[in-house]
Amino acid sequence: MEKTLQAIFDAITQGKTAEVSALVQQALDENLDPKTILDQSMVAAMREVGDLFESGEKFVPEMLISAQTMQNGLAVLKPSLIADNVKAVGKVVIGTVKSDLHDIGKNLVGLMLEGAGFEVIDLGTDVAPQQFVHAAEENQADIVALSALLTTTLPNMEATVREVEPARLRNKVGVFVGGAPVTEDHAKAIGADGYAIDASRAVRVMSEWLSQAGS
Ligand code: B1M
Repeated sequence: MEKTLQAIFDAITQGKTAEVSALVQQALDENLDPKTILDQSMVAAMREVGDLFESGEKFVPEMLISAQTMQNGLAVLKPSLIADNVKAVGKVVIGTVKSDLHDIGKNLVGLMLEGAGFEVIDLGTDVAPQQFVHAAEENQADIVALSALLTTTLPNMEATVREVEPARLRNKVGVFVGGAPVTEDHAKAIGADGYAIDASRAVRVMSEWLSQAGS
């Protein structure tokens, strides 16, 4: 791996919260592609942290510090991921479902959507089904996007899809789901309008759905 990418990867896995911002800036100064920095060093590092947690080599406090390091790095990368002067193409209410506190993936999806010109209303984590409905109606959203990272919170994702159903029928609101334990089959089974495995594809499937809904 390229030297600076490796340094960012190490900073995130080792939880060097203070060092990561300068390293991400250095990678940008070296003209490395922002998407490469994100995928090959930052997202890969979080995957590694998860693997080490699973094998008992890392614990929750260390995961938390790595997550904070990732967020610090993302703050530096954000402007490069978002193009200037893009016209709003749709409104998305996004959040992590009830009882789930993981927000890095959800933040990335929000960031990419903003980059593609969507207006994003981020409800944060641990969001109850009714909060999604309320925000969608209040903001006249086109799409509700749900993120879940735990197998134990998948039922809350399904409950949210059910809760949004009347608003979907009334206002043509699309419901999209994603997150590590979510699959295409699961998305279909719970009645979502779409699923995406990662943030870039989330933008693509939502844009496609919107253009079909509008035509
Ligand atoms: Co947690 N955690 N965690 N954790 N954590 C996982 C998810 C886990 C897989 C780790 C493991 O065991 N290998 C495991 C879940 C196992 C399972 O259910 N199958 C786990 C566990 C068990 C737990 C706790 C229960 C641990 C405990 O307390 N004993 C606990 C639960 C807390 C809670 O939520 N109630 C917990 C806590 C935490 C921290 C708070 C310490 C921290 C989160 C901090 C934060 O988010 N601010 C944390 C972290 C960091 C992780 C790992 C290591 C990394 C997650 C991450 O940020 N990935 C994770 C292991 C892993 O994922 N390999 C793990 C990077 C991110 C970019 O990817 O979120 O998948 P991801 O998002 C992707 C796609 O999934 C997709 O696009 C994103 C970008 O491309 N996507 C969407 C996501 N949402 C989408 C929505 C869409 C579309 C696409 O809408 C349409």
